Amino acid sequence: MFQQRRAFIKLAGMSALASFGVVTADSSSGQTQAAKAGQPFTLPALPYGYEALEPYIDAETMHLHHDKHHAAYVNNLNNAVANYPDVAAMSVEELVRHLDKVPEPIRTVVRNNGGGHANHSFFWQIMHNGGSDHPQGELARAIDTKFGSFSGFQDQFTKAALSVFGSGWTWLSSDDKGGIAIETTPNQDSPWMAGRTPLLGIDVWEHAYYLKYKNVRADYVAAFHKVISWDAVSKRFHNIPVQKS
Ligand code: MN3
Repeated sequence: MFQQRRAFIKLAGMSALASFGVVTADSSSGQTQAAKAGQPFTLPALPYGYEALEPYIDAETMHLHHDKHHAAYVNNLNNAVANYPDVAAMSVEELVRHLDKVPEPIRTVVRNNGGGHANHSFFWQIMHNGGSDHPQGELARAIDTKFGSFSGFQDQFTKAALSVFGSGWTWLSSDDKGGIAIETTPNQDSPWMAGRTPLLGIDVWEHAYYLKYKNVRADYVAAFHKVISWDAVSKRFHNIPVQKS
């Protein structure tokens, strides 16, 4: 199952353990690297095989994207926090939600690389090949209300993804009242940094699609729609604690 909240709790737990030099290897959460002293952040394994999203997203892209790009964000983040034990003890979600708590000398590198780690950890979880191809339950109703229909949402999400100039992301996010919106962010910024919670996100950096789709981002975005795990996305919305005002 795809439960990012649980994954983040595990990451937080591993960070705490790592600060005491405890090496852990939790196969149930798919950790490929044991947490080690000085390396509080770890690259999570993909929740499926590298070829699982074929033919929409190819295995070679998945290898590069996960094993090289995501790994680099994790390594850079670990290097950045090496002399900041208070920051190293935070979960990556806490980091991106509370960049104001990160000391100024490392804030930009944490924003970029902590953002990259959080975004990619999230991204792997909201894709798969199979399962429901449309939103469920409360999210289905919220999408119909906000966008008129599911296809209305798909059109607007695609337009937003094609509108991102250069490297960035497009998201469906929720605020703490359960209000949903499509938004775009540059670089590795995310809705978390603006106090919202991502439900769905597409990485539109060229490294996410260039091997298979070359410069044709539109084909990649169309393919991405085929691998969205709407079960996982709907569950994220369902699990947001809505604050009644
Ligand atoms: Mn990427």
